[in-house]
Amino acid sequence: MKLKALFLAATLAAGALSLPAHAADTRLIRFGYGLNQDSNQGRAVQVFADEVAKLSGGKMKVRAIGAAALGSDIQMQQALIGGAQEMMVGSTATLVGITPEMALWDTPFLFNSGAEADQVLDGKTGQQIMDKLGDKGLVGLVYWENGFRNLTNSKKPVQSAEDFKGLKLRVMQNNVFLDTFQRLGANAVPLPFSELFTALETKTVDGQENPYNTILSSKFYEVQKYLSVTNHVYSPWIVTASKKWWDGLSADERGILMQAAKVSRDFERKDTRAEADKALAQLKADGMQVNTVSADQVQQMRGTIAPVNEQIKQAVGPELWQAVQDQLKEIRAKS
Ligand code: TK8
Repeated sequence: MKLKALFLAATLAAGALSLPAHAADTRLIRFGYGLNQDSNQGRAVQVFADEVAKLSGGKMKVRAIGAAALGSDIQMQQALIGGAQEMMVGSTATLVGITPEMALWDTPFLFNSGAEADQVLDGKTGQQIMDKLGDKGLVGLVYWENGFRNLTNSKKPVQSAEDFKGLKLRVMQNNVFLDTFQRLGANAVPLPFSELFTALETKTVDGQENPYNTILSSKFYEVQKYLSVTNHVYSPWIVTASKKWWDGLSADERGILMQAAKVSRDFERKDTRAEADKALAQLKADGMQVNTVSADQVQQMRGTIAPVNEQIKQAVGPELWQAVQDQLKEIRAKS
């Protein structure tokens, strides 16, 4: 009996060493994301997966796992740092606890357009901030567009800065967002995105803020009546890899991932912008009542939350803050 067991163990060990070549050679990449498969995020992850397969001749295989099945943004970040998961895409806002400089992207009303965001994120400062992830066990590859965020809730149309008062709003797990909405008088509750639909459905919170694309793909229109166009902040997503894992890849493999990431980025921004244009009409058709917050009231909001800028400047350091202000000035002078 004992001998038989030993023999079995030896056979199994030998078998493990002589796995078929194709299985042993294939690199499996678990790529997690928070939104549904049928979303701008899901579509772009698929483009990344296809591109990696193509460029590697099938030797690298991306397994795309959406709908936060691998956990919230923060849980996945920890899995990447520990080496238990290879890649993910999520909000830069959820990385602020790890890399405080990411808070720069949470500055309310920082960018006026997607084109401005692209230039800053893909430019020197965007890269500098991305590189800071290296000390924390993560590798940043590219920024994708999440988009301009707008407010939804189940209570009332938000027309003015005053209307935020008393609303129980879910915010991302990040002090800038918490502080911004508290200053506006809302009762801000930090929650992971993966718990948001249920929190809205059970009325644990009255509202939330996200781009049109996400309000649509996450079906928030089923549990939210009012959509108020505030465009209060542009939100990027960032594609990251586990540094532990990345450091063990060949230069060729890293090159393939980088190239595929850029292809996915270009696809994602186009796809997201095209969808955003149509999503608002779709949300109306799905029964949402939409109002635009007037320029005057937006100005009022900006005034109320202005102290948040000083806080961000402190957190990211005055050099990075100034670098972005200078670049934006330059971009705006040219346009
Ligand atoms: C998805 C999130 C989402 C973000 C949020 O995992 O949490 O509201 O906008 O895109 O990262």
